[in-house]
Order: sequence, then structure tokens, then C-alpha cells
Amino acid sequence: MQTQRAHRRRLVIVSNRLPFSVGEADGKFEYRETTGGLVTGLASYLSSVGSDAAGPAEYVWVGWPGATIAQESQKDITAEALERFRSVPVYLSEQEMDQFYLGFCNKTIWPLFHSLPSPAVFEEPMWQVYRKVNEKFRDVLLSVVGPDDIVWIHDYHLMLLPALLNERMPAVPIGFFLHIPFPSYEIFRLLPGTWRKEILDGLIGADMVGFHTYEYTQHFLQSVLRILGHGHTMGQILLPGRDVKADTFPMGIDYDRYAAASTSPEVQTEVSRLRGSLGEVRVVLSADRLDYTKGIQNRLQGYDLFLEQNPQWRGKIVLVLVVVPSRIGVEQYDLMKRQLEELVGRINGKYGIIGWTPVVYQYRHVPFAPLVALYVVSDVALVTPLRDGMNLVAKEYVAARAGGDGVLILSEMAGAAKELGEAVLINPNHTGEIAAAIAVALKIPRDEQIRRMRIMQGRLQRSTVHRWATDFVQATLGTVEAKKKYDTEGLSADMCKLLLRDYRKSGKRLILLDYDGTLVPFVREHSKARPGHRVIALMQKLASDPLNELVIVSGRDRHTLESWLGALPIRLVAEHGFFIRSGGNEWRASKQVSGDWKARLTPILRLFADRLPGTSVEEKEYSLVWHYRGADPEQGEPVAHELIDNLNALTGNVDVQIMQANKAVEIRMAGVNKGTVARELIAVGKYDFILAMGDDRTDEDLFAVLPPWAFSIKVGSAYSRARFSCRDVDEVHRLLGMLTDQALEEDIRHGPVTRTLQFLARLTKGWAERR
Ligand code: GDG
Repeated sequence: MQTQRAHRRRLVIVSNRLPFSVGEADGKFEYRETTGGLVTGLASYLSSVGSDAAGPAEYVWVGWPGATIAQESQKDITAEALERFRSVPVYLSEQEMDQFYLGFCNKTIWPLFHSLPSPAVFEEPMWQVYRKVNEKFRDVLLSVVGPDDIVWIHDYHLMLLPALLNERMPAVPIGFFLHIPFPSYEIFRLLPGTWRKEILDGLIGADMVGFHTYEYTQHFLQSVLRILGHGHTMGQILLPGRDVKADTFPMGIDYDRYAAASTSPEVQTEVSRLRGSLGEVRVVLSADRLDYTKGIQNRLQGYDLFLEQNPQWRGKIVLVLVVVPSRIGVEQYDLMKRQLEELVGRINGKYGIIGWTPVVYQYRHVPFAPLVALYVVSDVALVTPLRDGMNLVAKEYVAARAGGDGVLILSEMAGAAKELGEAVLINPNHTGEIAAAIAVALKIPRDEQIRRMRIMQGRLQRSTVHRWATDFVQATLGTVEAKKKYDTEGLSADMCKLLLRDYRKSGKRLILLDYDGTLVPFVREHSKARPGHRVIALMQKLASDPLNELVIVSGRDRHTLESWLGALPIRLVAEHGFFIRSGGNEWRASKQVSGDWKARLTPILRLFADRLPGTSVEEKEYSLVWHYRGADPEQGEPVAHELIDNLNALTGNVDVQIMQANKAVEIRMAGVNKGTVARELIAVGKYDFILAMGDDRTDEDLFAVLPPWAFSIKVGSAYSRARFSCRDVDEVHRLLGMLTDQALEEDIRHGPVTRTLQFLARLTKGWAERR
């Protein structure tokens, strides 16, 4: 199913629905263009794809074709979809659609993400199918996406897809945009543990994750921090080997299309027809898909209350209630429709008189021109969702008000409220507020209506859907540069070959290794990071080579190092260089100092440890550490800054240094660091090979003093003075394993190096695939 390839980047759009639907009539397939928000919204952007040299050259759309298609017909439909709609269908069975779309998407994610947890169901079979369908999308994408393409995945149906795809095509830039709100952590965590983790892991498989509002972006980042433990800087989440950016892109509309249509002859004819049938009344418009999140019931109740409180308006106002059929077959929606109709009937029965019906109700899809005509005839638009990702109807109403009059009543729970502050903003949960807002709207003088409308129009005119899509695609493409950053820093097969060759050639080697985060992974309790058999065996092997001088350079206290590594014939450096022990000899201090300051500062650290649960104080001979790895992930950083401020104030004339380390604040003697020890060792050693590995800021001191030819390797991602970087502790082990591999040694000494090359290929396989 390989589609045509182009030289310039192609944009691959992925969404649950394709821009067309397939149906069968008289044994023949019929294709109908769909008019959903996304399709219509993107149309103007897609029509310009190819015209901007910086953007993609062409596009293709991947998604579900709107019906279950028998296997024997799929080939023909695939061919026609590509030809006519630049689309590649993902075929799903009825059962899959039932569990995936009607099930997990609409019964679990939709209510929960709209902060309405009570209708949400949590059913394992639905989740399993959700996963399976995301994998099906991935499989289709693997046959469509080329190495130069950019992929833009849309919405809550496909939240696992970014990671599934990134795993297989790590070099392809992936953007993900969520059209609905991202809920607060308290709501998101209602998802079962494995699901919520997998969903977040799925999303951060993208290079760019976009949301409509700043609030949703923050909610997402908070969940990523609290559930996955990944912090961020200005929305940039640093992961081992790659960065992910979360950012806000409020979706706009095709402003000119609505503005121009509103004065077009076609719409004007429709407007006259509408005015004729509605009569001399003020018109309030309500138009949305049938959905409980849209707050249609509250709106009707608010209107009911308005008519009750303002009898003078009876007979002079009409609410045009357009409900667009949606999710037909989902019980909850069917029930809601019945309830709505009952409510409309009640209001009409309560206030209606011959010649005046308070609510004019329509349950059907309204095509573009009649919809714009409704925007044009309505004095007030009543948009009151209980929660809404953005809400484009509100924006379309504003765009269609060519004369500048008209009042928008907008729920503050819609994303659009962030941009449309000049509307009459209401809380939709309070019927009284809705009723009062209608009364207020009807009294706003025309001048004031125009003033507010013009401000909103100006804003929407600038932030169009075209700009939204361009910004998003450009931002995602920008991540290609970020990916390159890791390319050049990472351990390549060539660098490994060089390292191995230099190692073998050399006659005297110095190997400097940090302990925590380099040789062993971090654990919540720092006293529990004892080395396992693998580490001990590796150290033993390295140390047994008489050409090697192996040094563990740690910030830990000497007693811990002694008890964990003391049996090995290696050099130990404790407290960041303060204590040194060579081979089996005694420890010696590198500087004679007084540690009096400790007695004064320990109580402060203890106070902070009491204040923030999960933190602890580590007392060493010449340093003190406050560890906060076990603390609430959001509170750790700010409390650490507060502690540092306090300590700085108290240590102005003491010879100590206050360091922010990896999830720890450390106070230690000034003038001694890992670099000072390394410099001493290098000065006396005459080494012709030096390897240094470390993950922490304190290791930067070490990297800084090494000769330029030394192999310095930073473990993990972040800026570093090291020449190279590797991903994690596991890669450190593999690299050290490579140095001590006997078979390779033989190989290199005695001839064909095929085995070495095979080994290197294996070793660097993971690295190569990631880039
Ligand atoms: C989701 C989020 C977010 C087409 N036919 C009719 C009709 N349309 C068009 C409207 C508008 C679109 O459908 C509806 O968009 P909304 O934004 O109002 O709502 P959702 O469909 O729930 O869309 C939402 C959006 O994605 C984009 O990210 O804003 O928050 O839930 O363009 O013109 N509209 C009406 N009658 C029709 O017959 N009223």
C-alpha cells in the first residue's frame, strides 16, 4: 500500500474519521464528503499545502472510512480513497468500532476528559480494543509514512499511537493535537493505573503535544510529572535521549469564509426566508451537536427561568434550538434526546400561545449556508457548554456578524472563552446566571455590541485555523532540529569503535566512574542503592587488568562506599573528592578543614525534612544533603529553592558551597570537587587513555579538567561539558562490558575483526534505531 513518495516532506494527517464516508447503495459504493469540525477546519490549510516552501509539499490523510467494509472490497476502496480524497483507510470491524469508538472513546475518555466522571465506565475489554485499534493505525502508518514525512495525529481516539509509531520510526517528527480538554490530575487519575500510564506514555511518544488552552497544557504536564515522574522546563519534557514539547495552540476558524458567506446572496436569501417565518421577534440561537457536554439542558432551563422572570419578553423572543444528531446508538445520547424534547415541549406548553412558540426546535444537520443564515438572524448566540475543548460555533457566530452587532453569551468552561473575553461570560452550572445573561444581552446598546464584537473579530481574524495549522506543523518540524542535537551527542557505532581501539592500544588507563545514576539507577531511598552482582562483576573485571586504574568518584560518604565497594582492588573517592582511598589503604582527607558549620545547618535541613514528607537528611563527615527524590513531585523543586535561599543567607562567611544536585540539595566544603581529585590523579599518572562517566552536575567538574582527547560521557540527556552522551545505566554497563569482553580482545589481537564488528552492531543497535 505504499503511496507515492515525494522529495519534500509530506504531511500525514491521522484522525479517527477520514474526510469522507463510504456507504453502499444498490450494491455500489458511494462516497460522501464529511463536514465535521476538523475536516472543514483543516480544509483551508490543506488547500495551501505545497505553496509554502518551508512547509510540507503535499498531504495524505489516514483514518476510518465511516463504515465496516468487507475484506473483498477493501482493495478497491483503498485505491479510490487515495485517488479521490488523498486518503488511506484503516479498516475496522463492527465489533472493534463498538468497543473502541462507542466504547472506550465515548464512554470512558469523552466524559472523563470533560470532567464529568459519573457517566464514565471503566471496562477492560474496551481498553484492550482501544489499544488494538491504535496498533492497527500504527500498522497502516508504517506502510504509508516515509522517512522524510511529518505525522500529525488528532484527538483522543489515538492517544497511544504517537509512542507506538515513534518506537518504530524514531526519526519521523510526530505531532499530536488534543481537540477536547485535558482534565486536571485529580480527574485524570481516576483512570486505572496501567491505562493512565500507558496513555501518557503514548502521548509523549510525540515530539509536540498540542492543546487548545494553557490550562489543558498545564494539566497534561502535571499528570506527566505526577504519574510518569518526568518534570519539564517551560513545557519541554526532557526524556532520556529525546525531548517532548507540550504547548498551546488555540484552534481558529476559516474567518473569511464565514465573514464572506454572511453577506453572500445565497445566505441573504436564506436570511429573508428565516425572518419571514420567525416574525418580528428577537432571536436567540443555540446550535450544537447532541452531547451532554454542550449543556443544552441547562440552556433550556435558563431560558425557561428567563421567561418566568421576564414576562415582558414573552411573545417577543424566540430560541432557535438546533441540535445536530451525533453518536446515534449510544444509549445515553438517545436518552438525552428524549429528555431534551420533553423539556422543549414543557417550555412551549408553559408559555406558548397561538402565534408564538418560545422554542423552535430542529434535530438535524444544517448545511453551511443555512447555518450561517442562522448566525446572521440571531441577536444573541447562547453557547453554554458544561465543558468544551474550544467551541467553534462561538467563533463562527462572531465571524458571521458583518454589521458588528449581536451578543455572544459564552460559557467560561469552553476553551474559546479564553480568547473571547468580550462575550457575556457565564457559569453554565447555574441556571440563574444563564437567565440573567439573556436579560443582560437583550439590553446591551448597539454601540456597545459593536465595540465588543469588533475586538473579538479582530482577534479571530488574526488567529485563523490556517495559522493554527501552520504554527503547529512548523513547531513540530522544529523538533527535527532537537532530534539532531541528540544525534551528534549520542554514542555512535564509530565512536564505540574508536573508544575500543584506543582502549586496546593504550598502555596506562584511567577510568573514572560516578556511582549513583551512572553505575546504579536511582532509587527512592538513597541508602538502598547497593551494587548488584552485575556491577561488582564488571568492576572486578575492569580492575583485574593491570593496565587499568579504576576510580569510583562519588558524593557518598566513605563508610557507605567502603561497605559496598571496599573489597574491590580499586580507588574510592568519597564526598565529591574530600576523602580518597587507594587500593586497600586507609582513607585520607584531601584538605584539612573544620566541619563546625554542620552543627549549625543540620537542624535547618531536619526542619525541611519534617515539613515535606518523603525527604530525608544525609549527614556525611564534610557535607550535608537534603534528599527529596521521594517527595511529592510538584513540591520538591520549590521547597528545594526555598532551602537554598535560606542556606545562602546563613553561609555567607563560611567556606562551603551549596549545590542543587539531582533531586538533592548538598552543602559541602568549597574548593574540593570531583575535578580537583581528577586533576591530581591525571598529573601523576601519565595516562594515555582516560574514560570518565557521570550523570550529575557534580560530574561536570570532572569533565571540565579532562584533556580534550579523553572520552567523557554524560549519562542521560541535558547539556553537558562531556564530549559524548549515553542514555542510561544500562548503556553504561554495556559499554563497560564491551571493554572487558575477552572474545573481542582475542579478535582484535589475532586477526579478522568480524566478531568485533558484529558485537558493535549489536551494542549500538538500540542507539541507531533511536536516531
Ligand atoms: C470538538 C471539540 C473543539 C457542521 N454542521 C453543523 C455544524 N457543523 C460544524 C460547526 C462547527 C463544528 O461543526 C462544531 O465544532 P465545535 O467546536 O462547536 O464542537 P465539536 O464537534 O464538539 O468539536 C470542540 C473542536 O473539536 C475543534 O477542536 O472546538 O471543543 O469538542 O465548525 O460549524 N454545527 C451546527 N450545525 C450543523 O448542522 N451547529
